[in-house]
Amino acid sequence: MKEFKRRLTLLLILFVAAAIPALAHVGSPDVYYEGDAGPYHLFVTVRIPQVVPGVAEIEVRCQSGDVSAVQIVPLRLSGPGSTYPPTPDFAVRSKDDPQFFTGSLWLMESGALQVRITVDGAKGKGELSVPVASFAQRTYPMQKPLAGMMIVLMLILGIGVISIVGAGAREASLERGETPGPASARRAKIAIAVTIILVAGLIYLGKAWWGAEDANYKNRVAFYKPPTAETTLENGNRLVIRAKSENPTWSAKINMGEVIPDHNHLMHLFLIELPGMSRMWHLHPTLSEGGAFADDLPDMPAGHYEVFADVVDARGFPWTLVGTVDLPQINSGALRGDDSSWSGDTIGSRQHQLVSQLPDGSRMIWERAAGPLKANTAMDFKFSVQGKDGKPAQDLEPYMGMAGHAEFVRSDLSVFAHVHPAGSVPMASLEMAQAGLLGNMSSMPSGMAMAPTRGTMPAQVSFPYGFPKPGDYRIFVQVKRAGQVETGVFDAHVQ
Ligand SMILES: [Cu+2]
Repeated sequence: MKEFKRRLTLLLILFVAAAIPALAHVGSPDVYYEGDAGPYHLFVTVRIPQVVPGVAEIEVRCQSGDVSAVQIVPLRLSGPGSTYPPTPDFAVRSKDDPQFFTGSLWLMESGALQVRITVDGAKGKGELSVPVASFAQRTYPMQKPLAGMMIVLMLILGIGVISIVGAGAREASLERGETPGPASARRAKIAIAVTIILVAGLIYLGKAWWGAEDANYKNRVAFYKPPTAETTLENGNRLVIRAKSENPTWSAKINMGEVIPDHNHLMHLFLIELPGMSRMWHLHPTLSEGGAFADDLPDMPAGHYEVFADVVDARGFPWTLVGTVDLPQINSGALRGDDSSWSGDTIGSRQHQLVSQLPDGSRMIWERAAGPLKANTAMDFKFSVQGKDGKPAQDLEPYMGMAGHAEFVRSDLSVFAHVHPAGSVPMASLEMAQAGLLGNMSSMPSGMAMAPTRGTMPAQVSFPYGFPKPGDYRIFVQVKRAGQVETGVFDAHVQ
């Protein structure tokens, strides 16, 4: 019954009219995650439904062959509902690949959720939790034939009710063989008139309910559209960023003053020069009054820049503020702290190049599997760093606590994803998800660089991710070597 109700709700939402083009959270809603559930190393993909409530598809790939069962369950990431998960579902083992499990989960609400995965196998039990940003991306238009059919059904039902009531009033009190007289005919007329008013009233109320649900849903879709990054330049070099949403309830609900730190910073700001993406800055503005963020920009040439600003709200939901800014030449000094930048050639000129020269003569190599890149396919993007001598670099160190950071940007800027070795989940949300696990020490996301000393990290870094749609992309890969952030840049054509 419960399942039926859920399906009915979904069906109703599917029927809600008028499609809104979805930008989605910048265009890359699916979640890719790599980490350990106790003794088992897993690659997890969560395909977010386009509408909420909706069905998320979960794929779990186990690195080892000793897993016997995988259970999955969605729950809230924080607050009430995050501590007592409902009964989990079993994921189904693939017939062709015994290490691959799939399952479907109903996401009943929007917001910061998590999918908890419990693994059973030869080495005992293991658990991990993947943060999932659930949000309605669009509304589907009702199909014309279906709308027509429903109107016809409604008319048949309405006329049927009226005629049954009329016949009942006219003939129910008659004796066998008696014919209806003028009194019963009058009674029937009154009954029919009353029923017509009732049926019309019901249809009116139904329409009002439908309209309210529709407006509510559209409002929610608008709520989860990426907020705009409104920028102003003060004192010649101070960039101030304010979040603004086209949905009026957004700023009332999402408090920029209460965002939580995500790998050491409240905001990760990316400025990408347009149109060629030949320059990129990765900066870290600080929170100033009224929920605004501000940063003293380093030296920059005048130009037109795309703004992507990542924050995570207090509930663990990630937002990317999107905007553009025209900047004059800025002369205010070198990069500071964790800030980094890159400049080079325009997007497309590195197509088919798997080697990116780094400024000091060393190189970054994309260890790409042969064959075309396919959209919506979970992949491991592996990059290795070689010193000038061609040998694996020995001096990699954590950059903001991680082995590496990668940004995947589509040529039309409709996709922007800031990915880590643990995947596309924000590290701040991941910490919330891990905190909710029992014995959470056993569960480790990939690539959390634990080594504070130099020379102990591998010369290779990998990022689990999947391109959300075909097109041309630029990938910025950032690692830190001997105190210096190095950025390798690769262009990719995705089918
Ligand atoms: Cu990062």
